[in-house]
Amino acid sequence: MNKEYYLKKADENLPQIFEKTIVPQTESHTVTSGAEFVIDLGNHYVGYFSFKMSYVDIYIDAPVRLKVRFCETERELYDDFDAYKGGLCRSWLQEEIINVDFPGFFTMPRRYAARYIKITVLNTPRKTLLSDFSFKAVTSADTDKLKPASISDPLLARIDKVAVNTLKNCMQRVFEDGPKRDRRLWTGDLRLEALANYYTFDNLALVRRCLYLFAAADNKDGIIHGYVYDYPEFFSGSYWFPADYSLLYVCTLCNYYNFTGDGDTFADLYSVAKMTMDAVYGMLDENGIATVTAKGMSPFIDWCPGLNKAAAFHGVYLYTLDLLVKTLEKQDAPDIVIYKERLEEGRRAAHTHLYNKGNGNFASTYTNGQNSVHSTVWMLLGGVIGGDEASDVLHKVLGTPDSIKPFTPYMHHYTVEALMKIGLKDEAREYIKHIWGGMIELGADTFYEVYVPGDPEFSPYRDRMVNSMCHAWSCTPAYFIRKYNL
Ligand code: RAM
Repeated sequence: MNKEYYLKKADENLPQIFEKTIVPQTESHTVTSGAEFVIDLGNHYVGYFSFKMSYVDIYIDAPVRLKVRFCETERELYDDFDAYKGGLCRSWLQEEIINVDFPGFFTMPRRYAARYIKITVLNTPRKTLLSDFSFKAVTSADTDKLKPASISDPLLARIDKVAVNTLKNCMQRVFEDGPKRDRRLWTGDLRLEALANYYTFDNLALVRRCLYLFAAADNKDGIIHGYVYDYPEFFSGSYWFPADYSLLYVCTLCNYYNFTGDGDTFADLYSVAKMTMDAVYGMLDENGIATVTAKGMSPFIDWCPGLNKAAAFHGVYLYTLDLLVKTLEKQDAPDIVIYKERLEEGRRAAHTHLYNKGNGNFASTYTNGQNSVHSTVWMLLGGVIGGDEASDVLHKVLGTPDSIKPFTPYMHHYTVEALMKIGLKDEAREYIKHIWGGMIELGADTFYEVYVPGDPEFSPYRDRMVNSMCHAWSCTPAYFIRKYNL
């Protein structure tokens, strides 16, 4: 199979884009230079903004210059973009200066993610009327097909609704990570979006499309690229090939097969999965621990500063092997033997070198003695310990004030998954209520890229203004709530 074949398959699964025109309850505004007003769309949407400009008494004899800011949350209305000091390009901040030359309808060409739109009239030659505001919302989620869910707990019902909205707004030509930023397909995000999608919009073609796009992507010694662009032309390539994300591609493929039974797609893409499994197998050190030494392949795990990722990465490897073995078992595939053996060896190695049984944690020389929820969660998901022992260790790390805690809903997801795996359903429910409910308390219409309870200023990019406030990887409460009937 080659790149052209994969891209052709991806194209065959290009989704339909559904459009819905949102007409805000805003009145028209007669303005002069310096005027400012806000339009509230009533919810978070992704799409295109239009309005009408008319002269009032006398025809305008100069362009009307407007500053238009699109805000995912109310707070962004008051941010000072000139003070931006983040590491990512400032052009991600959604603000334009436009000149409207003639009276009539005007559609801004770019796509935005917003609930609020703030218009500042910078210059107008004379009184002008701005009216007929509308927003053409776009998504590849077919909202008529949203699976019903009966959720008795009111907070969980609210969380589910916001999670579904988050997913819907990230579903475009691909499963985007965030419609404000980076607006592209990332492996780790895809995996979580696909899971939530099976229980909500069930757009299987979109999952297939994304799996093929990654198959067409560059790889570095068997490690798949972390992200791809699909439009206006296919492009993969930068400096980062996160090795954990590459493994999660394998998980996404296995989940897809387990949900759909689509053996043809699995067979088509199995060689890509195998390539990554073999690449990570090749990274085992003398103790049998998966260890990333190559430049550009460092695992992601979480945006938490100072995190040691060694144990967590080995956990992702075991978790992937486990899911792969279970998936291959359904197909009676001959490779099961190899992967089973690797899984057992990998678990033994982790038990010996990563687990500190005496202290009841996963702080070892590999993590420079660091005790984190991340190491623990991934070791549990990898099946290194189980039963009461696992629940004691997890409780302990979650309750230890100075252990390192998750910073992203992505890592919160895997924490919930670990709680579920060891049978702590009530605690998983409470965890969801605490984390995602915390965002609801802040007024979230969609869930955020990062959420650190008590620290609303945190940003992995050194400036909160560039954070994405509708981020795909935070949509998974819809998966947990619906799948496990929480
Ligand atoms: C960011 C994006 C994306 C994530 C990567 C690791 O750039 O938020 O969602 O997958 O980081």
